[in-house]
Amino acid sequence: MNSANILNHLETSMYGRSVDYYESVESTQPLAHDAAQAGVPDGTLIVAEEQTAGRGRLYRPWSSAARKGIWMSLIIRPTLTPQQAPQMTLVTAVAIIRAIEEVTGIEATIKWPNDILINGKKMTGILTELQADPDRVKAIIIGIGMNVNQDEEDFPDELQSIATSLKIATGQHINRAKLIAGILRYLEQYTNMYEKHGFGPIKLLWEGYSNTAGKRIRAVMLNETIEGVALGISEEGLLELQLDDGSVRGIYSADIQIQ
Ligand code: BTX
Repeated sequence: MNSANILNHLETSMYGRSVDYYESVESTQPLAHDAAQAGVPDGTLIVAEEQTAGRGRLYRPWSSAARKGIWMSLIIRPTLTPQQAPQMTLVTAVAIIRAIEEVTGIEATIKWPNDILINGKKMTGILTELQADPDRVKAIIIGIGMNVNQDEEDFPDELQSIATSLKIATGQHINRAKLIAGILRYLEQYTNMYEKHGFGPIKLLWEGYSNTAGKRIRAVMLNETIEGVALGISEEGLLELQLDDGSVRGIYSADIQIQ
């Protein structure tokens, strides 16, 4: 894979039109933050064949084997308020699901807020970070880590029972450049939709792909753990949980276990 491969497949007007391609980096996320601060254009993509210190939420490690996955950070500058920015994780999840369906025919599901699963195993993680003034988004950095061509033995031992790849699911080698172009096309389309029409249309799409609606779940947060039945997501992108006393709680961020 290289920048030219990606550009060959690209059908967007902005996203991915400028690509910084690296053989090996610690993490694409800080590079994207620096690039955003330096003023790179909307839709600039930082992509690497390998990350030696890839990270997830709360600085958890993200396994990023060389040439086996998609390790990329996209810098976008949508007209959104800082309060609307976290929902970009959900917008991105829907875009990724659609691109996977188009390129591989596989129907993946979304586990709120930022995991894409196939057969109950984690196949993609999304890390959304923000550069903002109090009232204005300057840039959103969308980190996407997608397991594409790993075989089971390519994952570290501790991930083998919880992680999967598109190759494991389909039995086929998948063209990563084509998949990146598909993700960027859907993401550009859905971000435009979000800017123009608000979260309603995305919420509908998202709920159609979610694997949590109606299920009993445990939400582990930094300070507390609660259990209840997942109702759906709110207009603000919060997960709505009905507790056993009948009350409804909106959750901003948590690790979800399906009971
Ligand atoms: P997360 O915090 O939801 O998930 C992190 C957890 O996922 C880890 O603690 C581990 O259990 C598990 N995990 C680690 N690596 C993998 C893997 N390859 N496949 C499945 N499960 C795994 C998810 O955070 C957000 C990940 C974003 C990664 C992208 S890659 C491009 C960009 N650069 C960067 O450093 N991060 C983002």
